[in-house]
Amino acid sequence: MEKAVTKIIHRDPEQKEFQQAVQEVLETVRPVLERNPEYRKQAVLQRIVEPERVIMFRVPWMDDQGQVHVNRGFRVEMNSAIGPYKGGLRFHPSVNLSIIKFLAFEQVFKNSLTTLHMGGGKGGSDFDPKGRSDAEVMRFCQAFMAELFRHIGPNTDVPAGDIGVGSREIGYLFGMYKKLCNEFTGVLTGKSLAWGGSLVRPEATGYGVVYFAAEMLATRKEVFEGKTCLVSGSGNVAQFTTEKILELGGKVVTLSDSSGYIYDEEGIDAEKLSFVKELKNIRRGRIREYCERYPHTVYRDADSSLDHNPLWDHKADCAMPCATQNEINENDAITLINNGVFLVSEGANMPCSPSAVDIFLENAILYGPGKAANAGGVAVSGLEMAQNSMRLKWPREEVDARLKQIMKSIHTTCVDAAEEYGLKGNYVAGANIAGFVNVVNAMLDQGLV
Ligand code: NDP
Ligand code: 2IT
Repeated sequence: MEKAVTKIIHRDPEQKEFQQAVQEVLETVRPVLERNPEYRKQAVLQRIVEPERVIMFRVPWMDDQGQVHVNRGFRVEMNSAIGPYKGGLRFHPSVNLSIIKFLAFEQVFKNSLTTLHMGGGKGGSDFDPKGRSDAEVMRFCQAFMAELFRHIGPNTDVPAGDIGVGSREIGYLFGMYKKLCNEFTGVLTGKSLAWGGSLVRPEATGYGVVYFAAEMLATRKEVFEGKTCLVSGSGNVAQFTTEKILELGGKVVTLSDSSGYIYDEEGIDAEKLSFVKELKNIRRGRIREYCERYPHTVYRDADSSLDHNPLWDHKADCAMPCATQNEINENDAITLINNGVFLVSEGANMPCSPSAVDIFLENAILYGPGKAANAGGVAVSGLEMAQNSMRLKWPREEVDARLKQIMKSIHTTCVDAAEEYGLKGNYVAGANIAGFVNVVNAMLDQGLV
């Protein structure tokens, strides 16, 4: 095990997700360190695993009944070697420092792969938006920004959405930032179109997941047409992953939320998908309602006592986990392969456990890790920042063409980096190596800071 890993385990023994993310990257970049002794001499590993800055703060807010709540706010500014810190905000009760650090760490390499000038950061809160009124969500966002505003800025740190943070939350956060700073500036991405948002940003992560998967399929002379896909989640990433798969002639048979999952053997067509969008984005309901609307389908409650996730038990060709970290374990990985899945493209960040990843690699599955496959979201965030700086807006076709081009080039970069190190077909190694080298070289150029 790398010394840098033993050190983080010793320093922060409880930060399991962070350790998992670090271990995966450091294992795959070992050959790069062997080729470049200067990297070890300059202690790049010890430097890259330590956030440049960690901000933790109290977020006090009042609910509709006048009761006071106190949540915890986070922003981890991990690395600014290649640009201002950039990465989303997650509002979910499970949020803690380990989760935000793992997400910020992954973001550093992901952003590097996009070739845009963005460093890595992530933030959020253990606030649970579920069941809260719009007014409560607004007051929470305002309270959150009342502290965060002093740490961010369009050339310093540019947050965006993630789980539990969509266009509604970005609006409330932006409004408060503008009021406190007296400045209308591109400090957040994922803004509404009417006030500085980019076309295709809502779709970008999901579309990118499918563009990346299409590139992987092309290496085996395959296309999406006729492929059956398992998608988890039913939020932003899952919705637009499903939309693009349908557009390319594939079939999606599952969706989920934290309460359970649905299986629709006939496939989720465009009409059913618009029902899901309305259910999730407007009514903020549960996915089980899909079965009430389409009674031929199957719904199953989530059951954490199981040693596997039954969503992954269905026969298919492709799997796109788009909900959360560690949603595919070793048992799921074996089932997926036994049921014919030969492609996994990660919409979520770190959805596969380390042993699941090993199983995919051992079986030569086309496995696209999140930091490559889901980079389309932050890539279009980078394009939103570019448009904001120029004070203009590109048409949909232009943003989509740039997104497609970026996903294609991330794919080529991963393939080339893996091949350079004799690891043909290993997208995990390719993504980690290419992302790492770029950031580390920039760090060395800039001296010991
Ligand atoms: P949303 O909040 O829009 O949707 C999240 C979905 O995942 C919901 O269906 C949610 O269910 C489900 N989910 C969340 N947490 C859990 C959990 N602990 N167990 C089971 N299901 C869960 O978020 P996004 O679609 O934006 O994010 C999904 C994933 O994609 C995350 O891993 C995120 O980090 C990643 N990602 C997002 C990007 C973006 O641009 N938005 C970019 C790149 C990656 P429920 O409604 O019950 O909470
Ligand atoms: O994980 C991610 O890449 C995101 N949540 C999007 C980050 C961004 O800045 O758009």
